[in-house]
Amino acid sequence: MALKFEVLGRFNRARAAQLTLPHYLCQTPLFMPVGTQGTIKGLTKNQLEEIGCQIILGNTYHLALRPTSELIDELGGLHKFMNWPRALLTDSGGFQMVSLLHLADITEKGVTFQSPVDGKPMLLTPEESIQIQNRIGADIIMALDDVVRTTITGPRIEEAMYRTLRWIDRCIAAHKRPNEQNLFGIVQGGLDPVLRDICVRGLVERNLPGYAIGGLAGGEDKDSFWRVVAQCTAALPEDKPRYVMGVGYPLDIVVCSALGADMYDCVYPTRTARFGTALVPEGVLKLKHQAMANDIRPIDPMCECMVCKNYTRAYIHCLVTKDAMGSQLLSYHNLYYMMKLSRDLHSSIVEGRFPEFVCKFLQTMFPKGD
Ligand code: PRF
Ligand code: ZN
Repeated sequence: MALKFEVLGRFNRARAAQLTLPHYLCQTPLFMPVGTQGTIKGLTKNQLEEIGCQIILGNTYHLALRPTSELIDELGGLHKFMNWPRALLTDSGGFQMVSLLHLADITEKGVTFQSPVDGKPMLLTPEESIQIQNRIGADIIMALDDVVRTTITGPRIEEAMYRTLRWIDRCIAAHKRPNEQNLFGIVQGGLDPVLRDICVRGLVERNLPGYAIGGLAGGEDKDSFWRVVAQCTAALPEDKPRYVMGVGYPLDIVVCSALGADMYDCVYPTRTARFGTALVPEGVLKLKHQAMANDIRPIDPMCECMVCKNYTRAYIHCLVTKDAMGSQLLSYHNLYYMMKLSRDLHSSIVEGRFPEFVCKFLQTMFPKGD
């Protein structure tokens, strides 16, 4: 195992921990911004350090296509390639193929897809996904899983869960760097509590360094989503990190942290920035809106980020969708907001004021109580 997970404080099921990874000592709960081609769109690595980013998520699928994992390996690994001194996590690639390329097809061997480079059919097996991730060299690597939408029902959900369990053994066997990289298993099973239970038990038996809850954030209602997270966190080990994949919205992060989850990733803060939306304690602020044209306040008067200290809503309104700087400034603010939220969750749990923090968060976001 190449990590240490020490719980520093708890409040009911919520926990604040120190997660020691080969490249960084992290504080949880934590949010991981998503980088695709070895970068977070619009931010430099110095800016990411400045806002307190602890782990960047890289996509195996994108990196394997370009610049290729062989080249990254040859150049000394992804940390060196992108000059990122802190922690990295790579996702296994299957989910990206299924969600990005509707052409992907899943069989027992692996995920087959058409190469976006030359259109040739390609196969990503559990063994290959791990081999690629071993070459990339992230602190945390993810097992190849069979992901299906939570909005479908029937035998396909069951098949995907059992296949994910069969594939974890192939991933474990293929993993060549267990002392430098942590392989996390992914709980699947849709919205079915029986399937989720079988999957959690199966993964826990394998004694992995950490566990992810997958297959969520795909359009299911909040009630079902939170119920699955609650069930999985209750069944996962107390002394290992728990990562909810593809989440999310600030509200979901607060709720999942209350349910005992520790790690999150989502494209939302940077994607929504590119559409002109800022994350603020009240919810969202649409910078494209005509009302912003002559508003000389910062995005969030209480925010201490570089953008809020230097620029007005009017200025960002003028840039947004016209100049790359508009979305860069918004991405910076939005990621700062997510990092600040992570730090606030951590410190409020450690200092025994988590309920007060959650109440204030909810009252600010839903002032009318709805
Ligand atoms: N599996 C993997 N990556 C993911 C997910 C998953 O279930 C999700 C949630 N749908 C986001 N990213 N491997
Ligand atoms: Zn700000």
